[in-house]
Amino acid sequence: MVNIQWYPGHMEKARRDMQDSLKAVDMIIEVRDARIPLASANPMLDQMAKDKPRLIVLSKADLADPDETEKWIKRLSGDNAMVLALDMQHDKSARKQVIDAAGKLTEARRNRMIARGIRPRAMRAMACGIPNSGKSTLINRIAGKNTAKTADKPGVTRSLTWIHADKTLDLLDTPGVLWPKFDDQKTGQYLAVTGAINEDILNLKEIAVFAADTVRSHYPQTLKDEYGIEEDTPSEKYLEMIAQKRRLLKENGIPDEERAAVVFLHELRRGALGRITLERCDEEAEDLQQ
Ligand SMILES: Nc1nc2c(ncn2[C@@H]2O[C@H](COP(=O)(O)OP(=O)(O)O)[C@@H](O)[C@H]2O)c(=O)[nH]1
Ligand SMILES: [Mg+2]
Repeated sequence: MVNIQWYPGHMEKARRDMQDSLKAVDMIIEVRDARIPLASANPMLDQMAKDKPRLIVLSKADLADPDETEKWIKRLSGDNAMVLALDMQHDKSARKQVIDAAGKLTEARRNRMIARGIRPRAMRAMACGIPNSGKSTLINRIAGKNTAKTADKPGVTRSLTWIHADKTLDLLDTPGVLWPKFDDQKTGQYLAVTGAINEDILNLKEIAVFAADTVRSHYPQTLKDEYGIEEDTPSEKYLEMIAQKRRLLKENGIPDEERAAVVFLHELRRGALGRITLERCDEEAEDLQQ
């Protein structure tokens, strides 16, 4: 259904660039969307950065259901992984939370340096994630106002630009972009709903109906209150009802389902329907953890 054009050559280059950059960092900061914590993950990262400490930032937490986010934090945390859920646009403590977590994740590494008689340097991190996950927002947040870009680091082969976040943490200023896993239809649909995939290649009406179905199954009252959609309303009726409710009519008075799809997705994405998590922790199999 979701027919996404992607270019193996382009992706292979992105993968190689990422692999190169990974050699230069002590840890990675993986940005995912709190509304779809698995669908917005990057399948290649696990192989490429298996042994690096990882901070998973669930971005857009302000748009996600806090109860679900709690579950996801527990589920995704691990020995070598910490999880933070952040509203990166408004959370004043976002920068400190990330720097503190990075400090904890790299503590062992720093201690090893000290044990070997090396004065510990700032740890190096790279923000990675799929397009639109919030990497640039995070980097801007952490970089703060008065941070200067530092010169290339010794021992780093490629010419990389670093942002000196604070005395304990340097950030690679080029975010690592990799693509999500498209081979699973549900993943593609979730990504389309949140706006992570370019809209002109999608059938918006289908995406909107999928989104409404998902919202209804977890937040039935929301669709009832907003659009009068009941729990037994057939899905073929959704867009017509949304069009009626929002007065989206064509000249002849017929409900404009195309516009209803656009309006509905817009309302959902900007949080007008409340805080909604699309991908549910309890519904995803254990072995999906990544
Ligand atoms: N509501 C909300 N929006 C966010 C948050 N973080 C990023 N965004 C928005 O998500 C979009 C993509 O962010 P961006 O940093 O450009 O993603 P990138 O493509 O990974 O660099 C932008 O419109 C941001 O304003 C967040 O925590 N909450
Ligand atoms: Mg960006």
